[in-house]
Amino acid sequence: MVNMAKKLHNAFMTTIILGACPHDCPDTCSLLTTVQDGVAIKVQGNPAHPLTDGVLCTKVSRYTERTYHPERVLNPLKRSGPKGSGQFVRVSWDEALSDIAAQLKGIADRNPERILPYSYAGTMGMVQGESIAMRFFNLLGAAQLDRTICASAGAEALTHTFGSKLGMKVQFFAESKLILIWGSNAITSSVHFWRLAQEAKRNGAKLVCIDPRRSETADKCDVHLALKPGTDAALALALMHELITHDWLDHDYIAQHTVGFEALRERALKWPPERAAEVCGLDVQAIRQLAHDYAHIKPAAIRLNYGVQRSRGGGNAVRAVACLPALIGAWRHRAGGVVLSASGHALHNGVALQRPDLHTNPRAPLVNMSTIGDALNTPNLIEALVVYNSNPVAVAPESAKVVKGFAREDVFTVVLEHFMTDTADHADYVLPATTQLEHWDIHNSYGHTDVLLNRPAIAPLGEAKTNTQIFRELALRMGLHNPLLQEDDESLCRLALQHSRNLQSAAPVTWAQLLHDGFAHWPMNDAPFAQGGFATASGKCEFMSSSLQAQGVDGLPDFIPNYEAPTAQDTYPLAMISPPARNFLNSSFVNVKSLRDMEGEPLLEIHPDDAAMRQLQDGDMVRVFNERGSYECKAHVSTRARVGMVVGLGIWWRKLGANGTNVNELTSQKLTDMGRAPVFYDCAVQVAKR
Ligand SMILES: Nc1nc2c(c(=O)[nH]1)N[C@H]1C(S)=C(S)[C@@H](COP(=O)(O)OP(=O)(O)OC[C@H]3O[C@@H](n4cnc5c(=O)[nH]c(N)nc54)[C@H](O)[C@@H]3O)O[C@H]1N2
Ligand SMILES: Nc1nc2c(c(=O)[nH]1)N[C@H]1C(S)=C(S)[C@@H](COP(=O)(O)OP(=O)(O)OC[C@H]3O[C@@H](n4cnc5c(=O)[nH]c(N)nc54)[C@H](O)[C@@H]3O)O[C@H]1N2
Ligand code: SF4
Ligand SMILES: [Mo]
Repeated sequence: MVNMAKKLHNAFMTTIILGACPHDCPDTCSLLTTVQDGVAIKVQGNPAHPLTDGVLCTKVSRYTERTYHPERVLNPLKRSGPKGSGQFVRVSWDEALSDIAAQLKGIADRNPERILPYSYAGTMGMVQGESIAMRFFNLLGAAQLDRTICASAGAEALTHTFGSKLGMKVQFFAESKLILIWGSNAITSSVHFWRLAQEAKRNGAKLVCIDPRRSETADKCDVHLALKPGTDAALALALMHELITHDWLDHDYIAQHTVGFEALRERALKWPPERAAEVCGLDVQAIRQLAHDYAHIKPAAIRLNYGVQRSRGGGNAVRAVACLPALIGAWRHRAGGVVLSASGHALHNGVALQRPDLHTNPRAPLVNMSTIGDALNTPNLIEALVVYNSNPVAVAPESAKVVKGFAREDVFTVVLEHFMTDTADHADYVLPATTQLEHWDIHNSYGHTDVLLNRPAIAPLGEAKTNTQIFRELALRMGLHNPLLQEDDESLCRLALQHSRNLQSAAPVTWAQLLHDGFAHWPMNDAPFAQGGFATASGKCEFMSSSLQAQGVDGLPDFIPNYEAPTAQDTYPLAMISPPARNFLNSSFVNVKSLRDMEGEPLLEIHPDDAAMRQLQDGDMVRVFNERGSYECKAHVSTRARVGMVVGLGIWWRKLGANGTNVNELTSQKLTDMGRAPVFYDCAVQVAKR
């Protein structure tokens, strides 16, 4: 009887809550969380959301395992050992917040600009990301963070070319007949786009993968061009050369909707396929064939991705590829064109959430998150760090310097986290933050054009608080009594929907719609540039960029060789790239056992020829090193890596590495040509048996 009553009760108490995946992934899935008696028992994809189509990636299907993980940080912790030792004692919220407030206030009274917020896309939510947090640091007059670690080279390049971060709508890839997957392992990093590409393939489309690694995606495409890392601009220029010399051009589109064709023509004519083949390490015929296909198979679409912009010339590479569709008029069709980021479509009001106008301190420096290692080791620049939604000790380049900076006893560090990450280990205080199942948020996407609402499915676990609540309470304790710092999360969600470009007009998406469906479409044309309408100063696709010329730099796209483009004779003769692993999301999920078991352990893929030269067998432990440091892991001898190149799939937690490091021990703090971004895939190393 009791059991029966319990069953009935449970059945009665089972609810399904609409949410949004918070992760830094272009797919931004719509989630359905099943809750029974206050416990989330299942997270599934919403079948009503067209792109999600009822399916989630493996990682997020395991979301309850992450949320209820026995190692979740559920109470405030205070450091009890040396910095970085990971020794902490449990303290009350009251003790933690009063001490943090006192320490930060002490610095703020003298030099508020020496307090640095460090955050990225642990959650992509606009509310738990940069809302109260940004207002708080603005009112405090803190240093400003230049958020460059992922996409800023590509973002700037797109803006110089199209005037905005816009492109094809992802759903129309299903109708394309030729798809170039350029710099992306879509099966890993954008599985819902991959579903559309397969649909296109079933309808007869040809898929071409352009990637130095023979990725899981390359395996499944019709053609794979394994170019050397950082040589994409040379390939794109050679394609232009072929389009121009064979007159495979849409003269009408070029005349009406582009500027700088004559100059671009002259540049491209310097790039016959033979020259590009040499630079890229490709077969000439493969380049010719690609140009022929690109000109003749219509509609032709390019899924350009971030892999191309993580080397020195990444901005130029994105510009070169972004110019291709205009040359052949591919934009005329909704299934033609290119997309890197679609985030420019969103009409949300980010300014209202973040309030940059509140910043009180003209002395506040702009600190580049990608060179945090150098910044932390610069005297008198940073006295306090507040880290949320990010794990810089694992993800930022040149870890030795990052770790040294985080280990400084004279930098006061607070980390808001779910887990004891490599960064949390270096904190003075770790504060327990809620996960996506426990808070409200609003999400845009950089891969599709919908906006999603995330409703809390369960109460916060333990003593966890939302990021917003932590900053609200900290503000009060520091005597910051501005009511803008006390706005609640639901109000912030509604505020985000205000029309960003026309405050008087009705919101393009309503709150009621989001409460009911969990998602809504931002209005956007199906073929955004079919009739031109670019957001550049000229209103055209700028082959010759007026904004770059205004900066006094080359207005045309060009090939810029990598900082570290090694040859076999060099001390560090192998080029290393470190793209994402399938079952992790950057450094998130590394501690989820079922996912870690699927990934196995930190590996370095090395080509059989390069392995043989070093007497390496598959499974040997190796030392991967350069002048910045040394990383030890297992060798995986495989033709996934091309000759002269090794692949260290990321981003493992340092503390799980064989010698307590990860791939970023080897990457450099050099920056890209545009966007001040890191060059994770422009890195020379040597490999030896351990
Ligand atoms: N499962 C999973 N999904 C993720 C992530 C994750 O960590 N795991 N990370 C998320 C994040 S933050 C981002 S920014 C996106 C990134 O996603 P995408 O931008 O789609 O790129 P990736 O899939 O990371 O793949 C980069 C690919 O570029 C290749 N590559 C490296 N150098 C070059 C080059 O010079 N030229 C070319 N053409 N290719 C190159 C690599 O071999 C790799 O296959 O993925 C997101 N999705
Ligand atoms: N070598 C190499 N390095 C790379 C890359 C690469 O390809 N190769 N990729 C780069 C790229 S593209 C990116 S985007 C960066 C990513 O770097 P990060 O943005 O730092 O991403 P994650 O490593 O996922 O760390 C996010 C952290 O935020 C926490 N978090 C999640 N949600 C919340 C929340 O609601 N509140 C709080 N307080 N915390 C939360 C998670 O627990 C996690 O520890 O890494 C970069 N680093
Ligand atoms: S990580 Fe990407 S694919 Fe996985 S659930 Fe989130 S949005 Fe969807
Ligand atoms: Mo990223």
